[in-house]
Amino acid sequence: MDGRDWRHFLLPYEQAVEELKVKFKTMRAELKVRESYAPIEFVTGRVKRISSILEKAKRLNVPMDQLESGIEDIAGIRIMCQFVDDIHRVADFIRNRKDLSLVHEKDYITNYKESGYRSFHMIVEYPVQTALGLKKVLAEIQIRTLAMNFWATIEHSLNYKYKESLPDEVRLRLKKASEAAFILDNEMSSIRQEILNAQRGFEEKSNLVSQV
Ligand code: 0O2
Repeated sequence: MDGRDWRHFLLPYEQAVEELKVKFKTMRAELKVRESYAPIEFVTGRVKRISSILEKAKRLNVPMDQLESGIEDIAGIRIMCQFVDDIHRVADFIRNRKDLSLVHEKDYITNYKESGYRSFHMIVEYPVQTALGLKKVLAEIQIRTLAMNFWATIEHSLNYKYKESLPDEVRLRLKKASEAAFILDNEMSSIRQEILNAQRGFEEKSNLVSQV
């Protein structure tokens, strides 16, 4: 594929990412009004880089004419939550949506990866309305806590920098750091109600101040 072909190929994925970001940000705003607490802290999204698509296609033996079905994370959405329980609530909201359909889930929280990576992945099929008609694309929604995201962001940049040559010692320390993030998440979950009450009180006070 030349540059122009890639631009055409990626268009529906760009549209899917933009639309899904808006939808999950709207879900956050709606839940904040309805329940005064949103299980979603923030949302990001990206379209996979061409070099990264090619690398993954090579690693998984996906032929170039089967990228659409063979690479599931060309469109990627990331939803960050404060607590592990929130991840399951958000996953339930996604399962019940009528504007996308669930293809499969990967629970890297229960079955965390060798690297120490934890996150809940949902592969969905999302229909985008293009100028040429309806096109269904696959998107990967990653749901994680802030602590899981902190760890994954740093580990990803280190791996990107070192590729396969990440020193064993660093790899081991990263794995230990992921255990520390796991313990932090458990600890935060156990004082969840205390934290939520404090945040509500803080927000009510800020609202009163802004009304003066
Ligand atoms: P990019 O383009 O850099 O954003 P995999 O073999 O890991 O590619 P797998 O195991 O089926 O494939 O995982 P999946 O569900 O396709 O998700 C891949 C994405 O999950 C990665 O995208 C990361 O965002 C995240 N991920 C998976 N494993 C790890 C890990 O060990 N550390 C970190 N930091 N993130 C991970 P890419 O490939 O980085 O894509």
